[in-house]
Amino acid sequence: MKLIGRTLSPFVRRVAATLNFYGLEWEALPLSTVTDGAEIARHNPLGRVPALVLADGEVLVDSAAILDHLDSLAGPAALTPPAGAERRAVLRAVALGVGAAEKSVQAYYETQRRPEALRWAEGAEKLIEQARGGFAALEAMLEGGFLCLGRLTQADVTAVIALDFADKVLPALGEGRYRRLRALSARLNADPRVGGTRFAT
Ligand SMILES: N[C@@H](CCC(=O)N[C@@H](CS)C(=O)NCC(=O)O)C(=O)O
Repeated sequence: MKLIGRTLSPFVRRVAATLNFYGLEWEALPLSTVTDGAEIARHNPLGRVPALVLADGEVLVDSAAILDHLDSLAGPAALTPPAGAERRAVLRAVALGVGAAEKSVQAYYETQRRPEALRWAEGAEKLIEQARGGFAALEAMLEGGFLCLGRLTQADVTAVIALDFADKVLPALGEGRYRRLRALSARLNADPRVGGTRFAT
């Protein structure tokens, strides 16, 4: 399998870490949305990452759809339970992590990637507050060692990767906040299956 996109993207990175957890063979194609748009669009008409090219050439797009497929390959080892209350609990926490990642990405674009004259400070502040809301909700859930079910799930992987992204591109967003999430992040990142997916530069 080929994973398209750089692991700076929290969506690409959660797929990379999940591939590692499931022990699946994969290759990185670290294309940048900034400089490799045309090549990315050959795989995903939306021009977005991640995309996952399967062995037979089928291409999956969107991290949630990709994880759905990987979970089906992982069977009982899947990081998201297959049904019922456990699945709902994990998906709710995953949605908070994905939402915090989305708002962090948008805040990063609003504060740094958009031409300076077009930046909207008030809009950026709202995005930052929304991301903080997601992270704070996850922080409040972290009483034991993991977010859900007393064991590692996709909620932990997604939350930690979302916070790593925010810390990298917009440190002020999470500065001095989310002590328990940071402890979880330290534990997960000590595992090369997660830590090894960190974006290098
Ligand atoms: N819902 C998508 C979001 C993917 C996404 O927003 N990717 C960003 C990188 S973090 C991207 O490719 N942006 C380029 C663009 O949309 O032009 C997923 O979970 O895969």
